[in-house]
Amino acid sequence: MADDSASEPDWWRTAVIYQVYPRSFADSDGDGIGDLPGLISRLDYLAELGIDAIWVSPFYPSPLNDGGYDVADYRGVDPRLGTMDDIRTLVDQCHRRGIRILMDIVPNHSSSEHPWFVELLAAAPGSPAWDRYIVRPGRGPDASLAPNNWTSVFHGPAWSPLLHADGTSTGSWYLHLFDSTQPDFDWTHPEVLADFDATLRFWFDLGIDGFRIDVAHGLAKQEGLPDQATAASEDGLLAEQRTPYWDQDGVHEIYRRWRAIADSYDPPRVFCGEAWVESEERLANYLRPDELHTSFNFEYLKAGWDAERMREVVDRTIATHEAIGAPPTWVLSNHDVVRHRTRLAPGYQEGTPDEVRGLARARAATAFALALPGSAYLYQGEELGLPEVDLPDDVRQDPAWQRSGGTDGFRDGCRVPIPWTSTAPHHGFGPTDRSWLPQPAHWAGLAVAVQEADPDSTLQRYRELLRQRRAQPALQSTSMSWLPELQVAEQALGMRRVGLDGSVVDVVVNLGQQLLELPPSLGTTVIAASGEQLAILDADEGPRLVIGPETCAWLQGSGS
Ligand code: TEU
Repeated sequence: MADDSASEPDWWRTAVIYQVYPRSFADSDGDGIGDLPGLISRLDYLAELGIDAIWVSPFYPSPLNDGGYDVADYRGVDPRLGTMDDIRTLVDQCHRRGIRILMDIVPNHSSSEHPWFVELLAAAPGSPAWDRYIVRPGRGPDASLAPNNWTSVFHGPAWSPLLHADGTSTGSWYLHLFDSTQPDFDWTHPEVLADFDATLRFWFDLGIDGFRIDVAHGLAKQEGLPDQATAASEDGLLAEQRTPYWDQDGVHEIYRRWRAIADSYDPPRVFCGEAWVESEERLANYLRPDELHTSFNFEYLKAGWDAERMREVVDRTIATHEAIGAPPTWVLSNHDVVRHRTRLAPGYQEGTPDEVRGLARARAATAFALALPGSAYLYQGEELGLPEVDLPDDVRQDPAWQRSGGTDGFRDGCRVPIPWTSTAPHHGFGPTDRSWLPQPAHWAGLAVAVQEADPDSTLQRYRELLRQRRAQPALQSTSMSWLPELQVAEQALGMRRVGLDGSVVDVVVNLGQQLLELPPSLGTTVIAASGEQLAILDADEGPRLVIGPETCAWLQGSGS
């Protein structure tokens, strides 16, 4: 398929975007780390899956202290993952298949191995090289206390002391909202702004279609870097005060600047923000017409398996996005959260997830999300129904695991390499027996090759859902209304989508454990479903569709 991006400038409004975590996708050279040639070799698989775009997590040169979200060079490729020629080939091969490609940009912080931070460490205290990062004098008589009480997302203080080459204190500290090897940039510094402009242009010139923006809510810090309110704060401001390093209004100026750069390209390039903010209303600020095109909507991910909450989140999401003309987005899994097959399973909270029901729920939740208006994100391996892996502690690499003393930072469990075949070594992940994280033996049964041969596999379900999503004008429209015949109280959700051509698709999900009999008015023509538990019952008033427990079905409707 030829590149048609020029003819579809609004492709991102309805796109299904597949997240590739490159270290875990496919390893071409046998070093145990997935790489760009591995990804290129699997593009036919992604084309057949039926996605519109891929978002590739970072492959920049990096010490990999945070899986590549610690970038040492924003305009290069880590030699373990490939070369600049590989990225050119990747872009070309994606576009030949009609797949767009988004990269991941990490603007809140760099790696401590970035040349600017290396320069800072070698420079005399107070040199201009100190100004590109957030450096402040310590508190206390000997500056031995951090400049404020901010804590790192990865646990412990968000500040580390800056030391002289001989290990003695400079009296100053640097800020890192994440690992101590991820110093935060000072976004009030013009060189930081200019350098990121250059990075955007560098990759846009190379032909990529856009960026996912890491920690999009973190770049601007509250002026004066005040202490954050804590439960112990005397003034009790906790509820009212916005955390002084998240979602500060200053971030919006940066995105307006970036949008102007993206819009100067033909076709315009696009952005998706990773912004964890306190409400849908705050999220909408990022999606104003001169800022980001889309943003992840984590409220849906957090809604769980609960008809009432799902309905509420869908309503709120659609209303806030409609008000500013931005498409809603839906996501259930990514490289930071427990895979939704495990997270949605009964018993997950108690540590005993029922993975069989977890899979049924995960497939149903995905089928429902893929039928909602807007754009959707899939995370590699969810189309195989991969569960979260409970890894042995000695292989864990998540920096938050170390920093929390083993009480948090379990993100490696969703980053285990993909099983391509049922055979050793490593189920086709790579040509050798090396793999940076081990796969469970039972993943042989979940391998791509096995699921391709099984018409009822999770993979085949995803393919069918994505094929219908493209084929049905009703699923490409923005219209959506709830079906009054289906009641939250009965653990059921039903929505009607109507296409510009008047065609109708009704989508029903049975969240309960009983059979759900649909009224005859909804018809019985199933065009895709999350599972096989569907039957037609002949009743006096006409045939009725019966939907099994924890199952979602898409029906060709006749309208009303
Ligand atoms: O995540 C940002 C973020 O806020 C996460 O810390 C999230 O809350 C957490 O991972 C949940 O456990 C991004 C990346 O997606 C993540 O992989 C990086 O570690 C992080 O930024 C730092 O760059």
